[in-house]
Amino acid sequence: MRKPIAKDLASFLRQPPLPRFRSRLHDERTATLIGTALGVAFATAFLTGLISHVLQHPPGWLAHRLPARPSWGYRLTQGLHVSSGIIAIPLLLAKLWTVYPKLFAWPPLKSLAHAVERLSILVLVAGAVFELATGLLNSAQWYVWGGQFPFVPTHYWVAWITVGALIVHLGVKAPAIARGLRSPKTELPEAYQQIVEEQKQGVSRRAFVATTAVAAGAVTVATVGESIDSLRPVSALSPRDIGVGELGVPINRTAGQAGITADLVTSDWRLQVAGGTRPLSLSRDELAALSQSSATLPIACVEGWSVDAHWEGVRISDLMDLAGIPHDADVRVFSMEKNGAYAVTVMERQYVRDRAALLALRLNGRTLTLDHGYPARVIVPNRPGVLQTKWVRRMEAIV
Ligand SMILES: Nc1nc2c(c(=O)[nH]1)N[C@H]1C(S)=C(S)[C@@H](COP(=O)(O)O)O[C@H]1N2
Ligand SMILES: [Mo]
Repeated sequence: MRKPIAKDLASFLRQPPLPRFRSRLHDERTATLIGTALGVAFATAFLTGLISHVLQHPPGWLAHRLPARPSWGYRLTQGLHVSSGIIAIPLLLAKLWTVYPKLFAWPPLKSLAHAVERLSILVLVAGAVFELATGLLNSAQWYVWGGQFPFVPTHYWVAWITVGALIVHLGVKAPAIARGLRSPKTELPEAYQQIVEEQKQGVSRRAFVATTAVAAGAVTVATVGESIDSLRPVSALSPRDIGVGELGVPINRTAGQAGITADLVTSDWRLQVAGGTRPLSLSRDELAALSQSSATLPIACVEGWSVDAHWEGVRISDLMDLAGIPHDADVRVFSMEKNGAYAVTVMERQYVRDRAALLALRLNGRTLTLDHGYPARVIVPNRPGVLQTKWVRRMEAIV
C-alpha cells in the first residue's frame, strides 16, 4: 500500500505541477534588453548618488578638491539622480514581470552556486525596491518613515548593498546576457523556433519592450520639469512644482518649520564674522551698504527640484577679507535655526573664495522673504541645496 504513495511523492517532487512559461516575454533576450536599460539607470543613480553624498559629506582627503565649478554641476547630477531613479521604476516592474517565472523553477536550489545566485537576486530586488521607494517618497517630501530610520545613511548604505548584489548578478548572468544580446535571428534554438509560431498571437516582445520604453519616457517627461524649466508645462507629475514658491523659487523648509519667527529677525539682528583679525558685527543696513555683487546661481535641492535664480548681496570672499580671515580658511556657517540638520554647515575654502559665492540679501530683484532666509542667506555655486544656509547669524573661520 505504501509504495505507490512514496512513488507518487517522489515523482511529484521531481516534477511538481508548476506553471510553465513559454512566452518570449519571459526569455533571456527580453530580460537582457530591459535589464540593460535598468542597469544603465541604476549605474547613473548610483554614481550621481555618490557625487551627492560626497558633496554633502566630504571625506577629509577630498574636501578641498571638490570643485565649485561648473555652478550647475550639482543641478545636473542631482537632476539625473532623481530622474534615473524615477525611470527605473517602470523598468524594474517590467524586468520583474519578465523574470518572475524563475520563482517557479524546479528544483529551487540546484547547487551552492545556484543558492548564492538566488540569494543575490533576493538582495538585489529588495534593495532596488527599497531604494526606489524611499527615493521617490523623499523627492515628494513624504517622509513616511518618520523617526523609524534616517533616510540619508540608509538610502546610501542600501545603495552599496544593492550594487554589490547587482555585480554578483551580472557576473553570474554574464553568459545569459551575452546570449540575450546576440541577434535572436541567428541564435534561435530549435525548441524555441517551434513555439515562436504559437506565441505569435500573444503580445510580441517588440510591443512589450516598446510599451516599457514609452512608460519610462512618459514618467520622465511627466516629472523632469522640476529641474528643466521648459518642460514644466508637461510635467504634471513632478514631485515638486518649481512654479510654486515666493519670488519664483520653491521653499523646501519654511521659516515656520525651522522655528524662525518674524520677531527673531527684528532690527537687532546682526551678522557676526569671527575667527579673523578683525571680527565683524554688522546690521542688515550695514551689510546692504557694503559693495554689492550679483550672481545667477541655481538652488538645486537634494530632493531633485532645481531652479536658477538671480541673487544679490555681499561677496563672501569680500566679507572674509574685511574680517581679516585668511584665504586658506574654511568657514563654519551658523543659522538662527536651533535644531535643524542644516543649522550649522561647513563651507570649504574653494567655495568661500569663489567670486560668485554670496551672502545674499536679495533674490530675483526683491528683498529676501523670511521663508527664503531673510535677513541673509548663503548661495554658493555647485553645492547641494541643503548647504545653502538660510537665516545666517554667524560665519566663523575654522582655524
Ligand atoms: N537654516 C536652514 N537653511 C536651509 C535649510 C534649512 O532647513 N535650514 N534648507 C535647505 C534646503 S534643503 C534647500 S533645498 C534650500 C532651499 O532654499 P529656498 O527655500 O530658499 O528655496 O535651503 C537650504 N537652507
Ligand atoms: Mo533641499
